[in-house]
Amino acid sequence: IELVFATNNLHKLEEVQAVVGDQFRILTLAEIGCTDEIPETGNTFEANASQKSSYLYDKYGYDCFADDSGLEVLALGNEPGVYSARYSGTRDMQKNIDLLLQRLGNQSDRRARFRTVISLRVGKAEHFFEGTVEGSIGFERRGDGGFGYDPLFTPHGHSRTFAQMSAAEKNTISHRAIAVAKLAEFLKTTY
Ligand code: ITT
Repeated sequence: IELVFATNNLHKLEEVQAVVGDQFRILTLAEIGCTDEIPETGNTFEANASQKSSYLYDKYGYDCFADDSGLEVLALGNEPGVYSARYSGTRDMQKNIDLLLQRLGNQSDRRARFRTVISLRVGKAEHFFEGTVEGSIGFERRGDGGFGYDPLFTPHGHSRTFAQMSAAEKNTISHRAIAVAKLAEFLKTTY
């Protein structure tokens, strides 16, 4: 099966490609000539993932999937959540991370989780796959791998942030890897 991945985030694309290997072929938006700004206006990861995959399916007719994801910080009432990509009002991750650290201040409860929801559209059917990883937020950035909030996030049971891990190591434990493994398993047993 061939699926378009409805994302403009190349880090997501790399991570997903590494996890699925050659189990199915992923087409990028560039490969199908789509340069649209895909709307994303929901209040939940589910709603946004669904909005992205439905947009692509309805407009172009491709079987496809979309990833909506973000960081939920317990002491901030699960912010930034669906606003993770634009927490400071811009997509500038330096600013987004600074704002998160500022809002958390010296708070000792630094529990957080990353969540990914994938919406798969095959024909009219839609299926959801979710992945979560629990961890905690550091007092400063550590590491320069990964993307987004990775320099702040240490998964439970580990001492290094996602940004201090190799891509392969992050890909064995991340929220995205968990969701993508479920997607791959579904595709394998269904097609
Ligand atoms: P698309 O909508 O085009 O897929 P996006 O970057 O806008 O790309 P989201 O709306 O799902 O994606 O926002 C997710 C944000 O959450 C992302 O920009 C990061 O800031 C953060 N995020 C998600 N997964 C992450 C990860 O594995 N590591 C670090 N930060 C992550």
